[in-house]
Amino acid sequence: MSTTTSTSSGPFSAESYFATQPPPPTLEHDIDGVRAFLSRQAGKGRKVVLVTSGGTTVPLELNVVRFLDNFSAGTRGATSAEYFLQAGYAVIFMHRQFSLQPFSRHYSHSTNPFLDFLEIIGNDPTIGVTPSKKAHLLEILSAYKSVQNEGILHTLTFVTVNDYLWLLRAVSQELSTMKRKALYYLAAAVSDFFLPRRKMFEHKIQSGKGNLSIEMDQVPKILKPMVEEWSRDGYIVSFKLETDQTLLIPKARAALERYGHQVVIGNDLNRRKFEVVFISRKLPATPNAEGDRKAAGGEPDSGQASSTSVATWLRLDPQAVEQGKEIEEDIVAELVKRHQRWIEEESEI
Ligand code: PAZ
Repeated sequence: MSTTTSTSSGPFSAESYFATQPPPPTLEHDIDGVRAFLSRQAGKGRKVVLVTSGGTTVPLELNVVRFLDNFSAGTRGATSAEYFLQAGYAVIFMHRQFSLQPFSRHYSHSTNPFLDFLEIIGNDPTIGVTPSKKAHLLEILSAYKSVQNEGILHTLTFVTVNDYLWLLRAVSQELSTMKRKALYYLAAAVSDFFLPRRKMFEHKIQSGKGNLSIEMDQVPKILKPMVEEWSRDGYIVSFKLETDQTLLIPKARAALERYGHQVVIGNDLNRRKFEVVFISRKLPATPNAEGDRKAAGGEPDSGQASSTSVATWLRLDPQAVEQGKEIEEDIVAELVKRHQRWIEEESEI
């Protein structure tokens, strides 16, 4: 069994992708919601961040039984969303269905089941919270309720890479109306390969006919149109995941040079909870620019031979991680500073 036909027209561009792959049925409804959310935030003068989170799937069949998945629990995105909310941003949280979400992530069913926080009290039983867990629960619940009351968190879901691409384009286009007040934080783990609709099996792939070989097409490089067309004034931060440490800086730097956005955050799969590297453009060699670089803790990207980029490492002490410190707090704090400078630069132009 094989689907080894390749596209006669060559690799998909973003344009040919959207011309041939169908939008998810909920797209219009989702975008109406985003539009209403943004108009409320614009009225209050808030900065808005789009956080993408979780992994995308690539279904092999139209009636899906089997699919490929990209690794991501959604921790980075859900945790960062909380810190952006704390920093006063309104957040559009676009995440893989059933991956971690802000606030409820603290009570994930696998690591911290919420039933363990509850107690049955009395003969005419009622429910109470385990005393030792009360303070933490109260803190999380208060933050959650206050975000709900202020209406500053809007949630969207995707499952497949196709859902993700259509949603990302539409949300980015809407968010571009916020100009420099928009921040894009692309932490989702997005498949590099997919099966175009015309190559997908209709029904469950049957075994018994030998090996299965499937040739997938490359997902178009979506950051390019995002930077050049959809979100031209926004501050765009992408993530680069590697498992080979030696590739981290070169690959992150190549992405920055290729797409020309503001920051690539590189992270190694096994070190991502306590170490990330920010790659950003080197500022022109003026005394002020040098001051800015030092203020941001940046070091020239030496050794990795770049005359155009700066690598800034953020590291946490393992002890601090054990005590509950989250690296996303520092990532977000650094980005909030950089985004603010970006907004202020505009008024100097
Ligand atoms: O969701 P998580 O905390 O388990 O993992 C986060 C991450 C490693 C997926 C993210 O930090 C990241 O690198 N996203 C981009 C992945 C990519 O290169 O496509």
